[in-house]
Amino acid sequence: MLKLRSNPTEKLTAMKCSVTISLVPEVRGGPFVFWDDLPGSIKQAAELGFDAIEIFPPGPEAVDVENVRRLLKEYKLALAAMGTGAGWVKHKLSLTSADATIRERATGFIRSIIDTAGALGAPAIIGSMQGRWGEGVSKETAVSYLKEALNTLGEHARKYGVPLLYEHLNRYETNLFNTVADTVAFLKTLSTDNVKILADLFHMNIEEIDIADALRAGQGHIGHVHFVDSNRKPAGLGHMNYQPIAAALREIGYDRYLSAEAFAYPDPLSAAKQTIATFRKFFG
Ligand code: LER
Ligand code: MN
Repeated sequence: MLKLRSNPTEKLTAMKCSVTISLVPEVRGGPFVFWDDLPGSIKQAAELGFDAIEIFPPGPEAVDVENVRRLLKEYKLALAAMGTGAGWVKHKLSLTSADATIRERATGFIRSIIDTAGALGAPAIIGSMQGRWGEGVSKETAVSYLKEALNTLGEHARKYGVPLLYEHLNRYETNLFNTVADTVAFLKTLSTDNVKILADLFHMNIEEIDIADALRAGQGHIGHVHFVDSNRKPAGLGHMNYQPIAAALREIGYDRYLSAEAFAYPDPLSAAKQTIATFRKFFG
């Protein structure tokens, strides 16, 4: 017999759970679950039941594509995404710098991560590399620099059959775009349709009136979610209300990753276990 769903607007989707691995010593203490040891972290992620991993590398040279491909195959995991933030953390590169040479180097760094992640079937993330306006760059000029870079890099990512992920951040990390609605409006001004939103629940908890409503407003634009609690601890250790978030994501047909970008609190293994338990409770 045909079983009717209680809410006819809800679509049947399977969201997947991913976990971050940082290979960047400069960000130690930051919001990443596993640290330093890529093969060991991949093994633990697989044993705990994750579907994928997200890598935060110091640069493209730190990722041996063939070795990572072999490890992912061995442990039946996917690569969900790869971060580019080391370009800012290590080299102070920014897509909206007043200095054209720095902007060019920033674009080159991101392109090299797109190539590395793309070879493994995954998108790259632009977060802190977006920079901010001020210090000699007007908001209008910064937005035009960002637009140009996203158009070029978004089309570059298409060669690998993956989107480019643009992550709007909270007001303490960027003054460019802070909400899903503003980001959707900005993405609509691009010439490429291959840039998708990374919705980080930590940033959204600071900026949005209602996280679930904001996710609904992002329908068709959301390509990745950073899964974390209100205090940036692993999901379930803060005051985030996941039930309406899960309902909104199901409603918009989101079927990609919820990737744990959270503090390794109280330690990486406990943080990973906490994440997968909360994922299964609300999203599984
Ligand atoms: C990166 O994914 C992020 O969320 C930023 O807060 C890092 O600065
Ligand atoms: Mn994030």
